[in-house]
Amino acid sequence: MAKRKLSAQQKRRISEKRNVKTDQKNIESEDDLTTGNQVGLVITNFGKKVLIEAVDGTNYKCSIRQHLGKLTAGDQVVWQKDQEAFTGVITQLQERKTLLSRPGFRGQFRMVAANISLIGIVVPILPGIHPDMIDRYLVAAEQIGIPSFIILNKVDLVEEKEHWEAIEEILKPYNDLKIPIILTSSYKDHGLDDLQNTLFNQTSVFVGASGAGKSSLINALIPDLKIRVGELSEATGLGSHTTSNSILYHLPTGGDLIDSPGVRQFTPEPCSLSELEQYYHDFEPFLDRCKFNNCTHTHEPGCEITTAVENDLISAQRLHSFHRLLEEFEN
Ligand SMILES: Nc1nc2c(ncn2[C@@H]2O[C@H](COP(=O)(O)OP(=O)(O)O)[C@@H](O)[C@H]2O)c(=O)[nH]1
Ligand SMILES: [Mg+2]
Ligand SMILES: [Zn+2]
Repeated sequence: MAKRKLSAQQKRRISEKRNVKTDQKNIESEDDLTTGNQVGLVITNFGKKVLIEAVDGTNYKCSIRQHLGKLTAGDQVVWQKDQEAFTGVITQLQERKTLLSRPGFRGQFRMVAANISLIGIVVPILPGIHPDMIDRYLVAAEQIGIPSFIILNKVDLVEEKEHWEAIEEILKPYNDLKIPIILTSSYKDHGLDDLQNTLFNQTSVFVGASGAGKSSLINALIPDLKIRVGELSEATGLGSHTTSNSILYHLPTGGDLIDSPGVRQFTPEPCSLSELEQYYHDFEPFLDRCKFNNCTHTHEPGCEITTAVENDLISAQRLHSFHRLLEEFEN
């Protein structure tokens, strides 16, 4: 099969990203700032406005200069105060070190979080683990070039030994890949210390299906969170916030954690067959051995990947998820 060409939609998405990039500036020091300008951190995006945190920790509701495009939690900006209390205008976007986005409506991409250094994939043990979802976020983390780990959540729901054996079987490929897996329950206060240690001094984002327990975990990690949110809405007059957009929180132990809205299905940035192969590290030992160098590992003779699956050296589920992603990229 030929190396995949980008669809019109993919090209549009990439060019949209490039446009966003051209307006990003790099502020090296406070001296680069002209009078009245200060740096700030985007806490959340409310659509037309964003909530930012000033250097002194105060929150301001800001409008955005049009050429900057959309902003997301974790963005570093330059902004100016308005006459009115707790409001301002964002004038510059500092260059993003990393950006996690997902496809939205009509080929537009939606930003999930910026400047993140770690992705926590929250997977509830019930109603069931979806390894496809895990694989998709692993690919996204690889594309961004940051580490990821799995948070196996709601472990309070499963006690029977047989269930655990089945769960371990599903998670075996990730254990083999040395992807850290932390077992948690915010109900039972289980695994929170481990989680806290992993998140220490990182800018992390929690991703996963809606209902996975992301927000509950964040509440458990930040004891006074509810009070803080209350204060925010009082200061800004924004009222209570729905989680349709990502929100950045500071961890009391150090580091930032971004809560993202749940998605039904996540799709990483479309990429070519050969790129996708690189992101599946369990394929690595076999990749160069397929008879055809553009082997899709489906029906081709002399395919070492399918042979590895037959010999239990690669999980069949992993190869399935690989194929489903490729298929989706083609559409
Ligand atoms: N059994 C159990 N349920 C939980 C746990 N954490 C959250 N939940 C429940 O799961 C549902 C979704 O939680 P939420 O934190 O809103 O998930 P989010 O959509 O990922 O943010 C809620 O009904 C929670 O009460 C847990 O550790 N154990
Ligand atoms: Mg939530
Ligand atoms: Zn092959």
